[in-house]
Amino acid sequence: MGKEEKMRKIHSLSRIALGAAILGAGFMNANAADETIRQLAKERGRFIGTILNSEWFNDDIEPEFQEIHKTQFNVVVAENEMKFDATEPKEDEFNFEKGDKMIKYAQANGLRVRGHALAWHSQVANWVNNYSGQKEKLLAVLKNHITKVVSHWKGKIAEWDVVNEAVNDDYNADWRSTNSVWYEGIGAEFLDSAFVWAHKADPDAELCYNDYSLEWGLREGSKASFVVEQVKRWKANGIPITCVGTQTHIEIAHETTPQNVRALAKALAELNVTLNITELDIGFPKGSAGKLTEADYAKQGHLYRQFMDVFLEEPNMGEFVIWGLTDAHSWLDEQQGKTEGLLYDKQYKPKPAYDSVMASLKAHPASEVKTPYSETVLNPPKDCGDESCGDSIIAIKPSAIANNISIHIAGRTLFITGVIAGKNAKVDVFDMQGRPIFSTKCEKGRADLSSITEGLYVVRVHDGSTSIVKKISIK
Ligand code: 9MR
Repeated sequence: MGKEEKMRKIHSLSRIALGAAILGAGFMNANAADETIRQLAKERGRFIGTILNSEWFNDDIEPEFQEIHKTQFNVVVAENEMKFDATEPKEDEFNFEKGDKMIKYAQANGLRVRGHALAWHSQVANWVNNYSGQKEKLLAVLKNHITKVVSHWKGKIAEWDVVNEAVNDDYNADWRSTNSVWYEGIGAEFLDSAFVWAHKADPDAELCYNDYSLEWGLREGSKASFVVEQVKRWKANGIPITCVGTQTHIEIAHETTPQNVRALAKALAELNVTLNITELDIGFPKGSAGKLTEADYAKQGHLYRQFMDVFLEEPNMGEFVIWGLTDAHSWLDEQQGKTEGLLYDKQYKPKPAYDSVMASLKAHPASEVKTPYSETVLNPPKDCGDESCGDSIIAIKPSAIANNISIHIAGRTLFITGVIAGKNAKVDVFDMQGRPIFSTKCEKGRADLSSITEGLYVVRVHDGSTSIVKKISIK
């Protein structure tokens, strides 16, 4: 099938499915219009997202992809476009074009950006191998790369995978000592230096060590135990690591992995380090394609739900990133003996896994979920460049009384009276620059604003047809 024909076919299938996706996903009743993963994640001070597949960067993806992506998620990662070979294809000649495209998209849609990945043995540009074994030169190359890439996106990339997959796959985990131009030429100090250089280039960015198979638990000799030991050493030596990423590419049979991730989060909490799920997919064996039953999809949903439960319950977890959005575009089919590991099927229809993620979010009310992030991280000032910031910044034109509706605040409770009060209206709180800070529902004429810090705000209460905007002071 030619590319155009393939696109046409997917479009016609997915046009119907997109409606179902959005309707099925959030519009359970008229007032649930905002019940996207994105909205529930934001209310909980967490970031949930997926990669932008390489096809997105090449304008070779169905329009449904971006529509769902920006509606449903609030963090984004480039599948390949911020890696070494993409950003420095020739020595000291940088190419930021595709990465910039994603940053623009993220800023226009209020998405947090994870940067992936600075020091990794894979997807290194070929020219680096000319310096194999030359320690001083390789240190200079890596320093230059990290400094220029992180500086280019300073303040725009919230978090970097500074070192990726540096641990080997042996039973007794240790550093990956073969097939790594960095380790073989420099030794383990490349890791420490990478964090120091990244921190110097952007002191506000979160800096992660990221790896796979960490979800196999904290047994003696396991990768997870080895990484925890290294984090201890890094913290003791003042190396500026702030987070660990567990990639978590698993299979449907890996039932114990969510609880292993919980144990890892707890071990890292003791070291004051955040744990993020950075590349989750839960694949079925490829041979099962076309034979999967409702029970199989339910089982996949159950595993997604367990991961989301762990994520929301552990206070030092901040990001939950799935390595793909739709089964139509996934490295599992292309490079692994696996299939159908994501939240949306090949026609962009949400799978039971999507419902499970939503169910977990709803079962963990915002008041009970802690965030590891500060208010400025959760609601960064908008820098939209030439792009429109969408409609999220409101013009502050208070309308104290409208249609016999009034609102007033007492302590941290907002009281709403009048026609809107009984309607489960939506309550949005903005800062004085009009940036959204918080959203909730008005229930029985009141809304709880206890999670908002002291200050002056603008509150908007609306039910779709009627709205009222007023300045409030939270003390
Ligand atoms: O999804 C990425 C795929 O398109 C690339 O061909 C592959 C090359 O290494 O990398 C994939 O992404 C990997 C990520 O960068 C690091 N963890 C494992 C991911 C899946 O292989």
